[in-house]
Amino acid sequence: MLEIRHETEGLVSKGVSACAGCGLEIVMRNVMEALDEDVIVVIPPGCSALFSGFGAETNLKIPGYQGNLENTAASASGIRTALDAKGNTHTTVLCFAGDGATADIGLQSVSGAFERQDRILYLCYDNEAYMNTGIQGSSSTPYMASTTTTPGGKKTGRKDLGQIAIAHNIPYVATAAVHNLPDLKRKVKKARQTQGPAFLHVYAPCPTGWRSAPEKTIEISRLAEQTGCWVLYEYVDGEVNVNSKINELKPVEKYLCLQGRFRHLGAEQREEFQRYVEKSHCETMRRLEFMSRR
Ligand SMILES: Cc1ncc(C[n+]2csc(CCOP(=O)(O)OP(=O)(O)O)c2C)c(N)n1
Ligand code: SF4
Ligand SMILES: [Mg+2]
Repeated sequence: MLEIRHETEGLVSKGVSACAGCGLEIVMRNVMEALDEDVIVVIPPGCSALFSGFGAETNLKIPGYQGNLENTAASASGIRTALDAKGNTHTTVLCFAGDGATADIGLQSVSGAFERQDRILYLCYDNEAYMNTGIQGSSSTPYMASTTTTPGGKKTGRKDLGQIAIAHNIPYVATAAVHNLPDLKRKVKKARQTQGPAFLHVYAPCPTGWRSAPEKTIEISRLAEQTGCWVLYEYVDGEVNVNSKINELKPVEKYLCLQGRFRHLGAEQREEFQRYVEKSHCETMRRLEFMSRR
């Protein structure tokens, strides 16, 4: 039977002005389903600011604060400290930030909060570029992807945010993706219980920036895992569990041809991309294996 959900249900209102097929919207809705109203959210500028709203209007039915690109984690640390000073240890302080806000412009503030072991839940939805301001490349844009600042394809690979977070010796780090929502929700709930900083890095395709069809968002995300472009894992108190159980990686061609941001690649470059993905997947798995032996 069809379930009818009313506007008043849930913590995110309907009618958000995200593009059709937006991965970030799927992440936000499912994260909020995994949480409850005992949350304060900090959202920096970026497409996720569509949810904190405009002027006096908001799409989220929880208290929120829109900070700057530089200081999402620092703002959250301040809120956590104030709550703790009032004896409130139950409210979750959630950062919901893009890759530009996390890997580039706000990295110092993320690093500071992690180094201080501040109890915040930091989620980075990764659409692999500065989408809100016109698809500029970020340090999370993958190798060879075309953006408005890398029109011929990015010449370098991406920063490994998970490894950067793990290097801060925080208790919980996990990756997730929009094609596996039960896994995302489980990780959000676990991250929330963590007695210290928790970092979630979530793969969030962006049809507008990736030049992909809106209805292919989930398929692209699934292919990212199956081809080795994205690995699902969890790092809990020094133990790593790889959630991606892939016996043999699929060729990247299907993944590439669904996205216009790779359209400029000729046959030789596609082969180079394939070799690059296999090599970096292998290195990621080796690093994760090393981490779990520590
Ligand atoms: C210090 C600073 N530089 C630039 C901007 C302009 N700006 C606003 S949103 C945004 C894009 C943020 O990208 P990301 O964090 O990846 O989020 P997305 O838009 O992709 O969702 C930029 C560059 C800003 N607000 N502050
Ligand atoms: S530009 Fe991309 S991330 Fe931003 S709202 Fe549109 S689809 Fe979502
Ligand atoms: Mg982005």
